[in-house]
Amino acid sequence: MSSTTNQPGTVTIGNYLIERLVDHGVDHVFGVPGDFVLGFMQKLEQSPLKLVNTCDEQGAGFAADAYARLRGLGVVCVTYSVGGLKVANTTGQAYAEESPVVVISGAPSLDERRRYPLIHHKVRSYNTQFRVFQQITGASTVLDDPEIACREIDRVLDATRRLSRPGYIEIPRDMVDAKASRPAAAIQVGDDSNPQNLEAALNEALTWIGQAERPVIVFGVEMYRFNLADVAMRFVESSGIPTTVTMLDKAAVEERHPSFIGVYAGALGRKEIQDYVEGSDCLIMLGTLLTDVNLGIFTARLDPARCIHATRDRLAIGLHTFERVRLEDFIHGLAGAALPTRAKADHPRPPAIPSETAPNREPDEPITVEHLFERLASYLTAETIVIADPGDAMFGAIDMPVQGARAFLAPAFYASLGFAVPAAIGAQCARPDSRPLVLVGDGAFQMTGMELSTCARFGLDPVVVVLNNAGYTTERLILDGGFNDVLPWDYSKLVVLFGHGRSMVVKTTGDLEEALMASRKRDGQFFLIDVRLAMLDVSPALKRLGERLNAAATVGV
Ligand SMILES: Cc1ncc(C[n+]2csc(CCOP(=O)(O)OP(=O)(O)O)c2C)c(N)n1
Ligand SMILES: [Mg+2]
Repeated sequence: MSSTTNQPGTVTIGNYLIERLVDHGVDHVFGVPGDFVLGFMQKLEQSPLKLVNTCDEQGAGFAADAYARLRGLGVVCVTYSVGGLKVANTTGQAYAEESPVVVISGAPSLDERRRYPLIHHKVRSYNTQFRVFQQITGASTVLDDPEIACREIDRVLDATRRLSRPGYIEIPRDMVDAKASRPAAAIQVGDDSNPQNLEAALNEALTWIGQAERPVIVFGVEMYRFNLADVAMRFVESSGIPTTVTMLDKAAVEERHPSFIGVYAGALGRKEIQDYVEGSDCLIMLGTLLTDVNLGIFTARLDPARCIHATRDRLAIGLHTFERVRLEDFIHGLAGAALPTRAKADHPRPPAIPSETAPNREPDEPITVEHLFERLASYLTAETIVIADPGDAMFGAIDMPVQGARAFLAPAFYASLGFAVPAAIGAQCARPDSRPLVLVGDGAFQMTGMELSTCARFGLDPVVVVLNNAGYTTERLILDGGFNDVLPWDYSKLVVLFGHGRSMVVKTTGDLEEALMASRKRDGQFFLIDVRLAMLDVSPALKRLGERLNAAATVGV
């Protein structure tokens, strides 16, 4: 199928949608079939796009989300309601964390809708699913009119990329082969900055930054979401200002960069970083989302009067805001400015990567969370993308230095359990030269771990570390009860079930060495490591948070 979008004439709606996905650089679509989407799925299978069908729609949704975070657009394709409503959660996460995922859903034909009041999968009205998705996407459409269907496809795809938020395209099944006219030219939308406001904002910001004694840049997730990472890096480099990231932005900046000070996460992060960032007289937050997790469950002490906070929705400099200043214009302005050279600041550095050949524990010592993360730090290579599930898998990874920009993915704001295993599918499809390292709690694994079966089918080879601590430890710390227990699965036996993959059980530091060594060999199969941890053993990050919260409670904060 050729990509001839702007030529006049007619095209089927299904083919036009596929052409436009290809034009947007998409190579993979994740999904599960159903009768309302079979016709479109057949077209997908016959197209240049590779269809990766997962065990469950939620798996497809998370895979598409990871793909979108790495490639700038991800696609999940499902059937009506039974599939669509299952990806409401993954789409909610993509909305909250600004990930451009397009949901394509099949639906009953227009004729069926007119003739029959009750067709399988219908919930309340034939529009119920569309109305749900209107709430959790940046743009949505039902392709029920061939006259405007192609324009609608363009509108939703463009908005998905421009807003970096999910989009929703519903195709009634009789519309897949309906003929539609191609739009003459792509529509352009978007506001410009007000030039005077932009100039005033830049003048004020640059004067302040120039005079500040201890400025710090917080390099936020929106730099990647809006394709501004290179420009923002120019600002980091030309200014020489020490730079941090939050949990959601981890690896937005290459962690070995000389200006990088480590991850800031309030009291969840290292104390020296918290002190340095909170002691700054000019905190330059570029596209950072101020969420509870990013702020160390609100243990952060950031004074807005000492912050420049630029996001796609708002620009605040100190205590006032500027209207109509686009994020991209502001970042370009900062990157293009000539700033006075400043003396090299004495700032914190991320923990050094320990040498792989220098084990510092006895081989028969029981494995702990702290040792696991310390050891994994030296296991990572330039090809690793670390994918962490919410829970201690994610908190433990805060300080683990990763190699390369964008070598870390975690839903650190919306925090839906079950992200990491399916995200590995999306990540390895998005970057075939990478090898995902999945860090996942046993509770989360029991939600979507079956997607390892999809890895097996498609020859993907993530290394999956299951932090097996007999249930929902993160929740136990807040309030314990039988509801935090899970059945102790023998995770390593999954390879027998699948007839594919390799696995090992790790109880000691010596076992960990063996497992990591064995996992280095790549043979096109996933490698699962079942790490048996004590139920209440937690990462240094969670310990720090607990101590700080306890201390705060005793002084009545
Ligand atoms: C889909 C979903 N359901 C429930 C929760 C609430 N929750 C947050 S952490 C957690 C426990 C996670 O357990 P596990 O994956 O084993 O990690 P651990 O806390 O043991 O490190 C739960 C249930 C959630 N974040 N997402
Ligand atoms: Mg657990």
